[in-house]
Amino acid sequence: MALLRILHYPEPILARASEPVAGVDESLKTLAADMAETMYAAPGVGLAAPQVGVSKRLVVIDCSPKDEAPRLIAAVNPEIVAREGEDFEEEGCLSVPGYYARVSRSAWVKVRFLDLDGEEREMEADGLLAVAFQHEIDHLDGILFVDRLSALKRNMFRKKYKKIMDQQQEQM
Ligand code: GNR
Ligand code: NI
Repeated sequence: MALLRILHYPEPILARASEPVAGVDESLKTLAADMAETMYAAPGVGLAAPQVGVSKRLVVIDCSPKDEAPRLIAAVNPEIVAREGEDFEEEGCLSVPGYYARVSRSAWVKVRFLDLDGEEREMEADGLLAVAFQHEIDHLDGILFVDRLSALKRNMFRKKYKKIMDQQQEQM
């Protein structure tokens, strides 16, 4: 098990589409386990491989409440095959530290993916889990939640993020 370094915006790999996984092997399982450990340590409710510098279509998600047993989902080559409704919830991203904003998402999604045994799975999700699937699959397409803001809000983000980064520099 190993903690991985999480890359931050504007790292170029975060803006690139990731490669489909050809087959589930031991190295992919190790990567998924390390990503899960990194996600829990952060803490976060999801993590996509490009956030740790690996341009492959693999995500891990755990949206279970803190007072309940963990429910880890590792999804290989995940795809949204159906969606309904609209939700507008505040999001954050481990690759965009310190910034939060409401983003429009589908309220319900059906997701198809391979699990770590290489078996095809389908899962329906609403609430935070639906948001997390959409947020993580966006990462695999090189899209960050701030890319989904209006032009005006995105400009506000750029200014605010610059300040956040400058403050971090001063603290170092
Ligand atoms: O930890 C995370 N929380 C979160 C909250 C609302 C919407 C999306 C997320 S995902 C984020 C972790 C992350 O950056 N995954 O890519
Ligand atoms: Ni993210």
